[in-house]
Amino acid sequence: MSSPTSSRHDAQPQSRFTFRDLRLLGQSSVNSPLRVITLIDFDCFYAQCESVRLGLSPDQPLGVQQFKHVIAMNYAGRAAGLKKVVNAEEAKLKCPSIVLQHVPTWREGDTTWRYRDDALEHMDIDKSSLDYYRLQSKKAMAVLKQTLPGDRQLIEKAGIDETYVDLSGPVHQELLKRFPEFVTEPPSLDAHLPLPIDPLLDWSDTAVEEDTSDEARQHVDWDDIALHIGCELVKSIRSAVQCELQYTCSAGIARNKVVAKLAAGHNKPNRQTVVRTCGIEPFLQQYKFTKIRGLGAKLGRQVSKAFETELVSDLLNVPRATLASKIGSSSAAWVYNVIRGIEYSEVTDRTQLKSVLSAKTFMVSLQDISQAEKWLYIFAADIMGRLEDLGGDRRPKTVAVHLQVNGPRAPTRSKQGPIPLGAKLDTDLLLKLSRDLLLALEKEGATWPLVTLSVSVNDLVDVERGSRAVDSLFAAAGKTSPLPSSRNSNGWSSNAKVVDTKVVETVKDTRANPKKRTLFDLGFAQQGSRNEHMSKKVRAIDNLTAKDEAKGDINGSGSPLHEDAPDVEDGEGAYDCPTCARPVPASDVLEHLDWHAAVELSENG
Ligand code: TTP
Ligand code: CA
Ligand code: CA
Repeated sequence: MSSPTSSRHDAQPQSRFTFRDLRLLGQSSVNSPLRVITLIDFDCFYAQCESVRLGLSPDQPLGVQQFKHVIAMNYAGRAAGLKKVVNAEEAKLKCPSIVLQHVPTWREGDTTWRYRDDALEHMDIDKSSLDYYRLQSKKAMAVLKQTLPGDRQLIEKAGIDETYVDLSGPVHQELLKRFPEFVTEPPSLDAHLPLPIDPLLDWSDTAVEEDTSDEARQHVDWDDIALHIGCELVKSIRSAVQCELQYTCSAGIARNKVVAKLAAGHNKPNRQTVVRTCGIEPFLQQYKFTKIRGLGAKLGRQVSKAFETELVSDLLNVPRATLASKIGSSSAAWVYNVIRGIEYSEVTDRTQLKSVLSAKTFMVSLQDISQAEKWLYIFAADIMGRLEDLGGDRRPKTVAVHLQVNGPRAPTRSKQGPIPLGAKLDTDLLLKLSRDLLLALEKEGATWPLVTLSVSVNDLVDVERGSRAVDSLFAAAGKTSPLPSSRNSNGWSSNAKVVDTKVVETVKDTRANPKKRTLFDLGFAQQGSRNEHMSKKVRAIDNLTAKDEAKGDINGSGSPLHEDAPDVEDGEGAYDCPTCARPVPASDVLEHLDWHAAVELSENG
């Protein structure tokens, strides 16, 4: 950009924007029409992590395997005709030169997660660990924070490999630097800004989505200048990440989160896309509305059923009142606006996570407490790692153990107890508390053999607001203790009083609680006739962690990240299942594939 503004505030022609809009930009207000938001998303994230770790060229096809499935495919693999999520055997068949790297796993009886060559043969005793990818994600976040100017950074981690940044503050600062006349007191906040004169915007690093009519193209206003500065900032962040960590990412830059998210995926890999305000409507019209963040799940299905279409362009013709008559007025107001690119959700720098769950469904049932406590240890270490990822500023108030004895369709028995406020929260404490809860459950009902076991920590609160005790800060998750099996039982029984009178017990029937879907529910719901095959013998692999992180809920609570969008879920589209060729939503891919694995195991005895 080269040129100054017109010399006087009252010079003609005027901008569409006022000094108030500019001030609101400086305050990162959602109401500023000059807002600049970006979503930065890593390209084929786990696959890149592995390529870089193994020192391979990005041109070498590589897939990241989780048991029988490839859950991340690099772009060389995709160029060879492979999808992002495929069956591992199929990947090898179609692309014999592909490197398939298995994710690291926790293994029953082992103290840490590791890369193992024999994970596939140990589906029954391994649980995938995403710690390495979380670590890479953390490193990238540190680079982002170093690169982003300004002391008031508004950053929201929206998934293991994607982050929203509200660039409004840094863009405002830069605007004032480049156009110092704005620093002077305006005649009135309602006065219109002078129009930038002949600003030659060089977008060459960025793909531009705009209204292609000449009039719109030539009419450059301050929103374009702001977005352009935003693009420069995003470019510098992406370059720093690539330079320091060798990872490429794509990004979307736009006026709000919804459009930024779609734009980030618009020109993958390694490319950023800006949607000029004049380009929002034509940009959105290319998409099905079910791709819009918040319209991917229930609400989207409701709308598409009501109007028998999935196209934004069709829905634009529906009057607001008609929309309201079908889906209620508050949802209608949100939908009506969002398909026009009007959306106001904030970039929140704090996760609203309420709980963290670590779970495993066993192919061979657990027989007793000594076997189970090896898993309780793994769950405790896994949960601590994930709590630490939150920056140590969220602390759970309670811990619960959940178990299912008679298969994944049977009722769940749970027991919950408090995490003592003054106690240092670490792997040992979580292990001790969950072991005591399991012992209490054991006393109260048939517990062995056990098919599924999970531990959740719940009621996460901000450490600052609530219960910070001097010594209650988190212990480093990496500093884990030896396995419980190496201790004698006395070490644990002395702490049995932790399960005190506040213990809450629940018995949940998963059939009566459709929201709490288990790994199996999806498969059964879709293929109920094969139900009987799954009865006693079937034990399936379970990895809630991978799926929950992938869908953008970084810690697996299943709680929505934003209250403003009614139905937030991963905005990316459905995959065709490599086994049955059905379309499966991104967030359900792992369960669906695992369901096939479980069926296969049961049928092969
Ligand atoms: P995505 O961002 O959806 O995909 P990606 O980064 O692999 O590829 P793209 O270049 O298209 O962005 O997911 C991020 C990571 O989450 C992915 O690398 C692996 C993991 N993941 C799963 O574990 N299961 C899934 O079903 C999906 C979609 C992703
Ligand atoms: Ca990605
Ligand atoms: Ca992503």
